[in-house]
Formats: sequence, C-alpha cells, structure tokens
Amino acid sequence: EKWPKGDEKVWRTALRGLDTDVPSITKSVVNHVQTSLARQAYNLDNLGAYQAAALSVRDNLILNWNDTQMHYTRKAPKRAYYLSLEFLMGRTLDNALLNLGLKDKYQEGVHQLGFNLEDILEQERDAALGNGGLGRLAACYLDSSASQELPVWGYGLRYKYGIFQQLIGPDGSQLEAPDPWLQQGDNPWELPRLDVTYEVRFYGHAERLDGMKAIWSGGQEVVAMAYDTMIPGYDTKSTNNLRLWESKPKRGFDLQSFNAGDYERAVESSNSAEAITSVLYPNDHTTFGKELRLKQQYFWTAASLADIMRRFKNLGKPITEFPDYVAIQLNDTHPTLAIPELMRIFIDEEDVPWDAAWQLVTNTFFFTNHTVLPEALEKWPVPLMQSLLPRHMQIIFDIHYLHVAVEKKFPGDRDKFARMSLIEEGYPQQVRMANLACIGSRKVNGVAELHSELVRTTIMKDFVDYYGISKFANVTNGITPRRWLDQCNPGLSKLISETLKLPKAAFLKDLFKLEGLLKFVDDPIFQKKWAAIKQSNKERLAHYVETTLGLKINTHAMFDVQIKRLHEYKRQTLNIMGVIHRYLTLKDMTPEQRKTVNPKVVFFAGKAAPGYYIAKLTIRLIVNAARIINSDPETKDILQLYFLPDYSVSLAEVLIPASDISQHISTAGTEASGTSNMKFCLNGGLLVGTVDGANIEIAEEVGENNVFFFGHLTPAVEDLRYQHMYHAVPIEQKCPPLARVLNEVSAGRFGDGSVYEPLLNTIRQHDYYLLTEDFDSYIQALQLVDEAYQDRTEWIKKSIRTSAKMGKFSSDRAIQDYAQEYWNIESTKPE
Ligand code: GPQ
Repeated sequence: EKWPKGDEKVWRTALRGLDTDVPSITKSVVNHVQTSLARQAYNLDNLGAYQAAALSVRDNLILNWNDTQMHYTRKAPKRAYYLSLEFLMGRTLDNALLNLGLKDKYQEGVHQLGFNLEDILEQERDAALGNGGLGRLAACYLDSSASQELPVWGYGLRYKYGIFQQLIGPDGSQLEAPDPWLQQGDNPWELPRLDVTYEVRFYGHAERLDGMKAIWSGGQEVVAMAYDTMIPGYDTKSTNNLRLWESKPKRGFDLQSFNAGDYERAVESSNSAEAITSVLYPNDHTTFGKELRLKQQYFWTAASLADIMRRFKNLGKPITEFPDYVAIQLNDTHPTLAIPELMRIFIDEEDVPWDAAWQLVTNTFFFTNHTVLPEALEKWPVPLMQSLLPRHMQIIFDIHYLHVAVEKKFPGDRDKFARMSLIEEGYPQQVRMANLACIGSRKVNGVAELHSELVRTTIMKDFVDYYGISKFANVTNGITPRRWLDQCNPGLSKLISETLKLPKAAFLKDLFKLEGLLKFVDDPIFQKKWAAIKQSNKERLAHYVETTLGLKINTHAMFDVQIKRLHEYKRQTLNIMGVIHRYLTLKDMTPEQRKTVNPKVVFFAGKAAPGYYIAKLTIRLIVNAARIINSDPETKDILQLYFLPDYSVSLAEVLIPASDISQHISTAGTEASGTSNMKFCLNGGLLVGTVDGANIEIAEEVGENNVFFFGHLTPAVEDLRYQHMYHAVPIEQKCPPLARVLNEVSAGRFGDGSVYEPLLNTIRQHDYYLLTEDFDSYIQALQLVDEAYQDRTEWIKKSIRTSAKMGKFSSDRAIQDYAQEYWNIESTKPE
C-alpha cells in the first residue's frame, strides 16, 4: 500500500492508535476539557467531565469504526441492513466502556481527576428514539451484530425530539413534555456526514413510458443527510454503524421571497423539510394515517436504499448480483415502502425488466411482524399515497395485478382474493402494508413461537396456503446480556464470574454458560451472596426513588414490578385492580392478622400514548390509589404502591435488577413476545404471567414450577369474547371480588369515582381483554407468590435456576439465527 504523501515512518508512528493506560486516559480526558470543550480545568462540573470522558472514549470508537468499515469495504462481504423507525438506545458511555473493556481504567482515571465515574455516567441523557419493545429490540440486535463481528448496519431517522418526557400532574394524570435530547450540546456519539446526502422527492407526477417504466418528476425535493453512530461490539474491535437521516431543505431558503421581503414565505419550505425528522411518533401498536408519518417512512427508506445502492455499485458487480451482497430486514411494516422503492430504482433507473426486478427484490427483503393486534396493522389511504408517492402507487398496483394473482391458484375464491389483496376496498381504498411486506419478502417471521404460530394461522393464513409454510418462520426475540446483565447488574455479573471461575466475557458472549450456576443452587454460601446482591439492588432503587421523588421505600419488602407501555392488552388494569383487592383484603384483617403479612412494594412505570384516553386513565388511577394506600397508617408498612414517572431505558436498568417478581400479564395471544420478561429473569427475578408470548418459552427453559402462570389460554380467548358479546353475565355474578374493587373505585375511594367510569366500563361492558375471566386465577397466582416468598431459601433457589436458564434469550442467539437462516452473512473482522 502507498502512503498518500510525506514520510512513511512519521505516518506509521502517528497511526499507532491510542494508548489506554490510565495516564494516557487522564491525559486524553483533560485534553478534551481544554480543547474540544474549551473549558478550564478548575471549574469543571460533572457534566463537563461527562462530555470530556465521552469524547475521549469516542476517540477509541472512531478508530475501531474506521478499521471495521475499511475492512468491510476491502473485503466486500455480503451485508445486512436493519431498517427500523425506532432505535431505543438509552445511554452510551457506560456501554461503550464495558464493550471496549476500559471501564476500570476510566474509573481510575476520572477518580484521579477528582470525579466519580458513576456520577459522570448519570449526566448522560438517554437516546430515546423509540417507543418500547420494538425499538429496544433493534438496539439489542445492533449490539449483538457488532459483538459477533457481523457486517450489519442499522438505518433509521435522527429525530430531533425522541419519545416525550412523562410528567405526572397534580390530579395524577400523565402530562407530556418534549424530549429535546440533542440540546445538551453536541451529541458526542454521532458523526455528522456533511458529504453523505441524497435528494428525496415527494408529490409530482409519474408518467408511464413503454413497458413497465415510468418517469417521476416535479413535486418537492428535500435532502437527507447522514449522521453515523458507532456501535461497538463487546470484546472485539468490530464497531458497526447506525446511520440516521436528518431532513433538510434542498436550498437553505427561497432567496427570491427573502429578497422580496417575504420572510415567512422564505423559511416555509425550510420548515416543512425539517419537519420530517423533527419528532418520533409516540404511538405504540396503533396507526394514525398522518401524512407526515408517511413522509417519514418514505424519506427514510428512500435515503437508506440510495445509500445501499451506492455502496453496492461501488463493488462494480452486475445488478443481478444485488441479493448476493445485500439483505434488508424490515422491522415491522414501517419500512415497507422500500419494496416499491427498490422496484422503482431497478426498473426506472437501472433498466431492469419487471420480472427480473421482482426476483431481485423478493430475494433481498425479510419481514418481521411484531403483533397480531388488528389496530397495529398499517394501512395507508390510496389517495394519500397517490398524491405523495404517485410512482410508488403505480408500482403497488402493478404488483397487485401481477403477483397477487391468487385467482390462478384458488379459482373462484373471491373472499380469499379479497383478504390477500394489497388494496382494501372502502372509501377510501387503503394499501395493506403487511400484505405488501409479505409478498415482497423472502421470509416472514414472528418474534416468539406462539406469536409466529398465530401469524401463520391468523393474519397470514391465506399467504401460508399460497406460498407454503416454509416462508413463515419464527425467531424468538432476545436481549443483550452486556447491557441487561453486566451493565445494569455489575454485582451479579461479578458473582457469576467468580462462581463459575470464568472471565465475564465467557458468559457474556455465550449466555448458555450460565447453566454452570445450577451446580451451586444448593450451596448456602452462594445463595447468601446471590440474595445479598438482590438486596443491594433494591437499596440502589430505593435510593434512586428517594433522591428523585422524595419517597421512602421499604427495602425489606418483596418488590413486584410491571414496567412497559400502558396498553389495555398488557392489562396494567388487572394489576392495579389486584393491588386494590389486596388493599381491601388487608383492611378487612385484624391488626394481629396484618402482622403476619409479608410486606410488598408494587412498582409501575410506563408511558401512555398521548391520545390513548383509557391508558391515561389507568395511570391516573394508579397514581391516586398510591396516594391513598401509601398514606394509610393501617397498611402502609405492608403495602406500598408507586408509579415511577418517565420510564426509560436507564430507569429500567435500575428497576429490573431490584425486582423479586415481575408481571407479564397480557391477555393470552396478544403479547407477541415481550422482552423485559427475559431481562427480569436474567437478573434473578421470578415471573408472574399469562401463557403468552415468550413467557411460554421462558417457562420451557426454567420449568413451570419456577414461574407463576395463570389465566385462560389462547384458544379459549375467541370463545370467551364471543360469550361476553352475546351472553354477557353481570360482573357481580361472574367475579364478585373484582366487582367489589370496581365498586370501591366507583364510590370514590381513590378520588372522584366518576372520573374512572370510562375505564371501569371497559371491564363491565365488553371486557375485550378478559379481566373478569382471569381475575380469580390472577389473585390465586399472587397468593402462591406470597407463599413461595415465605420460604426464602426456596425462593433464592428458584431465582438462581431462572437466571441460569436464560441462555436461549441472548440476542446473540437471535442474531445468529437471522444471519444464518435469513441473511446468509458471515462474521468478519479487521485484522
Ligand atoms: N411491539 Cl406492533 C412494540 O413495541 N411496538 C409495536 O408497535 C408493536 C410491537 C413489541 C411487541 O408488543 C412485543 O411483544 C415484542 O417483544 C416487541 O415488539 C419486539 O418484538
């Protein structure tokens, strides 16, 4: 290789990289204080120290990133791209330090400079570019891809505002405030790429040419500019890329209007271009059909595909080899426009004939479905698509006529044809994105065994008949053990390492190694250490709650946790009704009886979509019930209830390691997988749950005697709903204890009861999520939990066994599956 200029020896010494001994680290941090931050050392605060430490760590990431990307370019392996509208990354500094293996040294270094690393880490704001499980899964998958040295990039949007900040108002309601996460100053974890830009068109008209080609012109163009975020692998130099797009006006502003003195007009185009990536839509499991959301989706898929195409073209390979070098995973239907967009590129720009283009497209894409709930299945009105993306609408119609030719295979079955159609009839007609994603992809997968089976037998049933079963598979979700064990629970990680006599990297890279703990289940000394770590995590949580909310928590109580988005199907209502039931039962007891009760603290956290009225009412009820219960002198020592506001990845990192028991209680058949269930169990928490999602596979691993299952099973749900619709039995007969709870709420025991009527009516009337059907068995399950907790040694054994059997739920296993069975990519690393 040739040096571009100058003295090779000088270059070689200069290129040696960074030293990572403690003196070099302190030097680098102080350098950043003085130069990058231009601050004085003597009045440096924790925030400044965070920024300097982050910049110093970033230097290491950038060098690894450069080497990895250079290696990919030279070696030109097949790559996979993970397209996701959400990446719920959380904080980066701690994770980067652990993955680089530099945490101890930075701890020492900043200590020498007069700082405490833990305090510095607390300065970082979460990158919360996601709503919940779907976005966090994408983040875990990036960590696993880099850790396994797989050539995978993520593509998403760089929202200026992430998920809203949740506040609780004086009446207990959720209030929303914007999340200006970038306003802390520079985000040290991203690299703006001023030179990586693409123009993206909206509106205009599409004129058909000969054959299937067309020309799309006119309309408006905006610019997509790339920001790159480094994704370090654990215990490897491999550092992958997350490329997020920002929208910008094509020209700064309209000079003509500006000169004419029309300032408003001049900035208008700039405002509308920038609006595209200004905010994350805060709805989970629902679609709203807003034009701006469709713009986001196209803007992101168009920029990402242009980027992928440019990279492919640099290889100098014939276009027919595109799927040999590119695999694209569609995270839900949000990026489905990538299918017609790639068709457009092939046909209109690359002169590929239709059939060949369709072959290439359907060998490139893979589609993950994350729910079977009908309200979450995306549909876009045809008139909206026609106006915003006229060429794509043509292509979708062409795909519809050429490839949903079901009538050939099932002649005369008009119903089947109607169900499989890309276009749903109605006023207006709508495009069904899940159908498009399905027929445009090589494979379709669900995210846990039960869910994948439901995908095959419900929403994709007709397509299974058409394509055969092998197109429809399962990849059970996973979580990264780096963040969700080592980072959030360093004490436990250390104990495991000492007990197994293995370096941490051994089990953090192969989580099945935790099975080695089974040998120690009966070892009283190990049990004691295990329990002590849980205790100190409870104290860490209590300390957090005391310093942030000013509340004092009984750390000798059982900690019972439900943290997830507020949604009727997740049944936080079942939990709060259970808590109230417990409260009423305690009130019924004599003081003597109460003395025998084991204390319990119940935690809730989670955001409700701002427009989701019933979910917001649930929060209000929890908060107001907490106010009454926590101040009742008769019960406050044995039952406490907390709603922790503003749930986030970093709050989860404190809550999860502290839990004794966590709740995953969705109506059977509604929670596709769940991933926090895996996180709790990995940290030695036990699980109360329904026979749903990944709960089932967790129970398979740990044994049913180590989980607390309750409730009706999936096959019963449909019939029960039917009964509730047409042969409703009044709740007083069906479930007297629940009726009593609802009456107490109604009667104003937790503040003005009339406020809660709409929420209570969801249960009294259709009870779509079957609370009345599951309440009795739920209360029984909680009773069993109480009894099991009495025998502390047996409980600790369950806890150890649970954690020991979490190997399957590492996202490394999930990513291996995608890499081998779907993407056909291989590990490769620099040097
Ligand atoms: N999930 Cl459709 C979301 O977080 N948001 C959504 O809009 C949809 C699904 C979740 C799903 O509810 C969980 O059961 C999964 O564990 C998670 O996706 C990841 O697959």
